Amino acid sequence: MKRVTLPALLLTIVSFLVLSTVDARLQQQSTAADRFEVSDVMVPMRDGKRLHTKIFTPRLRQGSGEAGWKGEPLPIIFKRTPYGIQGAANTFNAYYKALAEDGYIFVHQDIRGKFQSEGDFVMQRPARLRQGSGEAGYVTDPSSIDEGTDTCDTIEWLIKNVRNNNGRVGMLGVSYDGWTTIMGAIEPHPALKAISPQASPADMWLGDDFHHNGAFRLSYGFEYAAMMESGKDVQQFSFDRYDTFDWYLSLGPLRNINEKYLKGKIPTWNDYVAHPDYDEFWKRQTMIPHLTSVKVPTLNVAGWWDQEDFYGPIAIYDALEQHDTHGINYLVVGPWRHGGWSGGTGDSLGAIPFGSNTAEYFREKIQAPFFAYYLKDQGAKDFPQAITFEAGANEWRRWDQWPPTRSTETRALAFGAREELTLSGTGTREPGAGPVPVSRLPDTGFDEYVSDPAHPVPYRQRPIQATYFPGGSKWSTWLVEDQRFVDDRNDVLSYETAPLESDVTIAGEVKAHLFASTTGSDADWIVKLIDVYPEDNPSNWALAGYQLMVSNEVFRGRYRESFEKPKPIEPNKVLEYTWSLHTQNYTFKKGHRIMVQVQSTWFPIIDRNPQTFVPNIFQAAEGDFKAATHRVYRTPQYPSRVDVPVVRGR
Ligand code: PG9
Repeated sequence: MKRVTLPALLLTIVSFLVLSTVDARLQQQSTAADRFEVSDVMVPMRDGKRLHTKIFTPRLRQGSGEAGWKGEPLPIIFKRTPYGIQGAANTFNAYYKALAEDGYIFVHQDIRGKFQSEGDFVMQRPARLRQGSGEAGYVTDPSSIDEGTDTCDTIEWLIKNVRNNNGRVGMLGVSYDGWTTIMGAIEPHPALKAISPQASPADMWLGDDFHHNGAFRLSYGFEYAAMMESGKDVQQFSFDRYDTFDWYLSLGPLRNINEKYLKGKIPTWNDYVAHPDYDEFWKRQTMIPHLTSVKVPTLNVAGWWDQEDFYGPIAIYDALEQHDTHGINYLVVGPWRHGGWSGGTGDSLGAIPFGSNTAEYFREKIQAPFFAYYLKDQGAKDFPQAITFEAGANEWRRWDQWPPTRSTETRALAFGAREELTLSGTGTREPGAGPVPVSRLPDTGFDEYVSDPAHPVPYRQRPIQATYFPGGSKWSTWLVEDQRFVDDRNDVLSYETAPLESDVTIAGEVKAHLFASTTGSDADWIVKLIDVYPEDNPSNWALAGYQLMVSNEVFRGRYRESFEKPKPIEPNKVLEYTWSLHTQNYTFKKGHRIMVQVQSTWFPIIDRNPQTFVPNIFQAAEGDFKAATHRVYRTPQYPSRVDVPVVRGR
């Protein structure tokens, strides 16, 4: 037998790794370098800081019949990001593929304070103050800067310095890059002619990454702040547990984060602690009050199962829509996770198939034509007000209004005894479906459970890897996970209809109305609307009995009367809680059942409510966390329900 010495083996492994890396790099470089001339520049801003910018100009193709740029002036597609622009070339194979085929100059920029750009990074830097709302140019301090001025200064530089540009600029980007897009359009440079803010957060306290209705998004809020503010680059927090559920639970109260780990060094964490309620800090950060006119044609993009920013894109669309006198504000919502439209085919999400390549459809049939029309005068203005993918039916729908209130009627999914759920106007559930938990007998007009902060309900199946765990994390698809994993919990209530006799399609806003009490003085309420597949599902056995979450949201009880001034809940008093589970367009197919689940913990995506009122949960002590009994009522006087917008005549 031939013996392989250790040095020889090492040499072979190292040369294989080196060669394959070089080979991969060459392949990547040859595609981008083959098609574009790339230049790195530092673009000066009005306050003297310089931002690192990469410009990709298509190479000239002179041969007859050869596709590519023939020398005509081209528009610029511009993206601004805090995540680094080194990998910019990768976007040409997916996100930008259809655009690149149409011909644009592409520009990527590191925002202020990140990677190679100068200046300071401020998480979601608020728009600079104005004297009169909606009047661009009325700034209190003309030398002030924000993401909008950085965008304007860069566009001014680009149209003057990038050769062969046609004087028109479009902006786009997902999430933070979507947010920089909309922030760049508040006081837009006149050359900015089209934007597509995609999954942009709009309000970090009401509904996006950091809180939902005041409930703190612990795992995301902590991991993201640490990732972005530990250095100029991005750095993952290093957990000593694979299953971060254990890590967060053994952490104890939130004040231990600074005491044990961050030591006051992460500004965004300190802001969470200093601003637990909806105060001026959060109100200054949201751009919604600045959206008082549609200055640039806008293609808003969202994903139904976006685990980070679904509230934002819809809120931005809604705000702009109030002022859309020229009909240039559009909405697209597909069956996607956060940013799922920017790569891949979009034919499925987790276990759920959609029957077609929805992400490719978006990039080729919606995004590319939108920019071609507004930046190149190509194609027709055939953009519906809203285009949504109706999962369940698996069809794209075009709407002249969103939400389409003229085409829908509100119907109640009413909670009943024996875990029944009844869709108003369709008759009742067949009796005798499954065992009834002892705690719900005899019928009292309510169902109850003990919510114990020491044993919270996991929000997704454990092990819960860190959000961006390099070894792979199920974070991005958690919203489509099978909800049967909480079946055996006594602290989750499930109400279910009989199998549907015909399809039920919803389009528009889903709303929870809960009549509930607690023995404590604060409580969280989480309501989930679920599509239950039939047990007999021969076309796809992987989905037999599957419980797919269609809509969901949390509400923190202390904010029942005011987001600004939290109040204790009076123990044992039945109170009404009403909140939005957001918009949806979905078909529950004939033979499926509709389920609603209610629970009070969703850990660690939502921090644990102590269930004893304390002024600031970030300062709560271990002893404040107490188990409490929660009751959900379902009587004519207290009709807990979920209201759904059912499409008429379908
Ligand atoms: N959801 C991310 C984010 C955006 C803006 C602020 C904070 C987080 C993102 O994916 O960029």
